[in-house]
Amino acid sequence: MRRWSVISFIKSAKAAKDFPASEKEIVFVGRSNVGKSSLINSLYKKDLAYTGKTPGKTRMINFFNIDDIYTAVDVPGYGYARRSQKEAIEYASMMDDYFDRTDKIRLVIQITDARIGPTQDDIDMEEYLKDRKLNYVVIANKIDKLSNNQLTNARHKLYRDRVNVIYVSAEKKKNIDQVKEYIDKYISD
Ligand SMILES: Nc1nc2c(ncn2[C@@H]2O[C@H](COP(=O)(O)OP(=O)(O)OP(=O)(O)O)[C@@H](O)[C@H]2O)c(=O)[nH]1
Ligand SMILES: [Mg+2]
Repeated sequence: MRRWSVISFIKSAKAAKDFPASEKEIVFVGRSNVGKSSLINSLYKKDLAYTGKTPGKTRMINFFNIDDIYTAVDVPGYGYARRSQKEAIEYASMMDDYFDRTDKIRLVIQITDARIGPTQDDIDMEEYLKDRKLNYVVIANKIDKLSNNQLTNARHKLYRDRVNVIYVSAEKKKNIDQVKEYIDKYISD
């Protein structure tokens, strides 16, 4: 496993015509505020992704070069209620543009909140990913906020229907190596 991944910012884009040329992509999706950008920062050496306490921090699709081997993609969160109707339409079209690149996407990392488990928005996203036949793995983030009992409950109840779940804390950098190993499996060939 590569321990010292070098990350550099490529660009932000909203539409297909502006997406960079890249061959292998790993994309991080999830509801607003679940910690997508934080997880990207915890995986790589430099904190380049914007994070914040208020939902809706990431507004465009951000592309990062990782070791000149693959591209990590940070997208704005779904289920963000404060978008206007116009913004919601723009969001949907930006995401469709992005997910039309199915041939480039090696793995979708779907981040959820371990305290809540998958929500209806997350289930809708999973259906969307299945329709497009994309590989995906579910992350249960923010486990630093859970007691041992709550973590057991998450495993046996909230996430019981899911096969691939990695329990992490992006903030406290817990189990981040498991995510790295998972990514490595999908980009090495
Ligand atoms: N306690 C705890 N807080 C976390 C963790 N990961 C992220 N956060 C916090 O959650 C908030 C949102 O994090 P972001 O990484 O900006 O979330 P995001 O999913 O990128 O949000 P959008 O870009 O708005 O969709 C920030 O205040 C983070 O510090 C974690 O593992 N534990
Ligand atoms: Mg973000």
